[in-house]
Amino acid sequence: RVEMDTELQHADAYPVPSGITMEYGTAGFRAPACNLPHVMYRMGLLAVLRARYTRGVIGVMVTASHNPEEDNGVKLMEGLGDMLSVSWEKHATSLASAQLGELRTQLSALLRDCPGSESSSPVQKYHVLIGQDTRASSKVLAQAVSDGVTDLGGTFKDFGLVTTPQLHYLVASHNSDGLMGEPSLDGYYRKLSEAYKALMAQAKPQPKIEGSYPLTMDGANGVGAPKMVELLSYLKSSLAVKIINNGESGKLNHECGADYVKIGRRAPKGLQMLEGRIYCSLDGDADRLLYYFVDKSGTFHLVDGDKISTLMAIFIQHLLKEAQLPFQVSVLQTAYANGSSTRYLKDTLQLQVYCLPTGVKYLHTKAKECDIGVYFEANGHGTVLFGKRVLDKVAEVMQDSSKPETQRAAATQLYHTSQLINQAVGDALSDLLAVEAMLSLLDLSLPQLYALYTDIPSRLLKVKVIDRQQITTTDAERSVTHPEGLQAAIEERVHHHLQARAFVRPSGTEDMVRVYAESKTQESADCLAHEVALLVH
Ligand code: 16G
Ligand code: ZN
Repeated sequence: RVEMDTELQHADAYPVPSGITMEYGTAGFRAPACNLPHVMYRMGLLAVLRARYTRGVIGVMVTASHNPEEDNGVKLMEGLGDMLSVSWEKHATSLASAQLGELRTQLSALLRDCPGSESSSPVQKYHVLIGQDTRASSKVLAQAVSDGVTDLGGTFKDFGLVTTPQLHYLVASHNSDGLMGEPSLDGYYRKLSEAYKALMAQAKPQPKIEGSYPLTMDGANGVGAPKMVELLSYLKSSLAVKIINNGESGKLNHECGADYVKIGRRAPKGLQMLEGRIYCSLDGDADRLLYYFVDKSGTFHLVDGDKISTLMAIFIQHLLKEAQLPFQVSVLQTAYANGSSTRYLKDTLQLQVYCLPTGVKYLHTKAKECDIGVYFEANGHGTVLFGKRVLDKVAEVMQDSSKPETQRAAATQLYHTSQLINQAVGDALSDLLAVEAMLSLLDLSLPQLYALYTDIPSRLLKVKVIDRQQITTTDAERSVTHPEGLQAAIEERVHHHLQARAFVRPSGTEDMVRVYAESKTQESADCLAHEVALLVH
């Protein structure tokens, strides 16, 4: 029987500050960095326990993504790079604020319940992979995680600076005996760059712009910038990207990055946009990607996650047809997806579209059930998952010399696409390569992609309330179930606007309620959002 006989040597160094409780939310814990050392230590402990249950390595990423530099956070990953199992979020939450005595009790209970813990077989080593973003606080917090790991007898490897998706990849490749690729950063870069080069072998060369680059990438002053530089060194001359906000002087996520661009629908500060060039922004841990450009009149246009998923769906649908493979492409969206995108995907492209609650874990889980599941949140987080059935069939067609060349070539392109797109999680670097390759291969420009459908004007607001948990929703967050009467009141307001819809949902990352409205004109969308916000107040 395994008992809690370990000393928890470092526990005294990580007391729970009074008055602080935290919940393992949509993307783990997030808070001002100074409130996090005890949480990080406890997540190190939890990671070892989870490794006992899953019998694989666990990843612990220290990051607060697009939040301000002063914040930090942590998320766990397991298995084939999936996020921590939802059934373990409650353990994470209760351990996070457990004082020493309580901590021992909780750890003992989890150890006792672990399958196989009765056996007297020698204790395996449990291994944890740790990564961190560029925040000043990340190093010390990663140290706290490793203290937790060693206190429970686990081993760890600290990869230092990595993007969140890179850590997902490392976990996935470790746990799949290298099937997903070599479990190293070199393996990650090789996999992506080889797939990209193979895809681009059939594309027109990138147009040369004298003395400049066609693509400029805003690194949000985060980890994505140096990692893109590394990736480019593997790509050699097959892709040229100018990187701005590379962290050398600016502050993380400050007036730059995907969240700033998305919310303000404007360029990062200091960027002079030119017509004919294209631009993209990552967020602070490089798991979100958005594109944008200006037209002749200098008007800013955003190619958001909805449009990126449209591009990917078109590309894959096209290849499936060429390869004569009868698989279904499904597109998974959240309630924030612009109504125009949903209509375009369903009516024009004739694709299966699902709406799911906000949060990658819901989208990712659903995508795994599909032949091919394309998911992107409007904010730019997303990926494409290829089912095993599809990949087996793709491999068969690729190798079947009795098939026509075009059919085999299309299957080969599908294969490279599945290698290029991170199968563990939305990955800005991998998505960037995929967007570049798909636009080239479809011979589509970014403005042309943008023009496939016109977004319905929308407005997103946040409202501070006393207790956001008072609001509960159903139907993928599109309808309020509590407080009573609120849904009817929202519908009544929606009725006064043309082609409108609106919903409210409690944020999973901030103490706020979010309000979203769409309507025929911007004025009407703004007005509806304000009216609904007043109902929530
Ligand atoms: C987290 C989620 C993101 C979601 C956002 C919503 C992950 C990895 N990230 O950042 O998918 O869009 O939360 O935040 O799941 P909200 O609940 O505050 O609106
Ligand atoms: Zn992020």
